[in-house]
Amino acid sequence: TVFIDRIIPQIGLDLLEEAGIPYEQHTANNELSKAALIEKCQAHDALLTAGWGPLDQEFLQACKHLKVIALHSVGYDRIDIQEATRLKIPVGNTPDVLSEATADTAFLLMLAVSRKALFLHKKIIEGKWGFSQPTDDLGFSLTGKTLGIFGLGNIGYELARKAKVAFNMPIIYHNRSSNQKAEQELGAKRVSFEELVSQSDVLAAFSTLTAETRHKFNASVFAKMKPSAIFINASRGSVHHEPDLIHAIQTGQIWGAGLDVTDPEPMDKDNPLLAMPTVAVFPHIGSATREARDGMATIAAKNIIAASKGERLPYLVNPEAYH
Ligand code: 8YV
Repeated sequence: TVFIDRIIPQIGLDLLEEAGIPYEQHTANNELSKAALIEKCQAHDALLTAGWGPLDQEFLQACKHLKVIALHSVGYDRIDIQEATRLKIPVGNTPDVLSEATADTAFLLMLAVSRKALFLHKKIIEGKWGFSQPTDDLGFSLTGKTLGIFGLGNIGYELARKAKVAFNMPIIYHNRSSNQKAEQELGAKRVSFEELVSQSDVLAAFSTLTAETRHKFNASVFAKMKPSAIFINASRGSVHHEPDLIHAIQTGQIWGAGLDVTDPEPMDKDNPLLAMPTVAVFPHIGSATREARDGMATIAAKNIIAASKGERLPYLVNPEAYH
């Protein structure tokens, strides 16, 4: 039996039903406390989770009987993978199916910031669409500008492809290993982190959140960016240091920022970023298309079904769990 901690698309539930796997779904609009989640998981064999609470050592120790943890997300920073592996709990995620949607979100942020779109929309709502000079409300064109990607994987590739087709943007990226597909198909160039920071007109972060990438984009990095540059984050909020980002925009070190993720989430309504003309913030909607979410629910259910048959998860994060 499976415990599901949020409402997931019906397609995932249908797959479980067809496979004869009973489930209990938490349908209230609240995040279960760790204690409540532990209690629920102790009554089931598997967890399918779209929540945000940390699945840390304490949780995993209390639920070491779990046969599988199927994340309804591509990111797996909220789970202590090392501990899950040590306890031989296979963990699955939902890659690929959300790449397009998340890249679209980054693309939308990039355009919105370059044209101050959300700020100008807000101005109309506030009844402030008045007389305007040809020199007012100017943004800048993205055509031919350099797109830099920090962590070019599937999502970064999709953004790069769209940016290349739509705006003929040259692509540079910084990764631990090179991305052959992006180099061959899009002419992407792998550069050092310093070059990425100083040469990008739009700098998009898609890295996974690790100890190494936490607050990677901080005051010292923003100080080295172009004053005309846009910073985009559609990965995890703590990949950038928010007070440093606010300061960098306020002091003109960078032009603006587009954020689909913040730290903490939800963002406080009085956050100074929300009043800035060259900032766009979304409430973590990267994968929020029907297509992507159906794909995620399908994959998460497939991971549970495989585990129920004693098979290896098709979308597995920790192969070492089987050793
Ligand atoms: C959310 C995400 O997890 O996949 C990820 O890593 O951040 C998002 O897709 C999603 O909202 C969970 O349902």
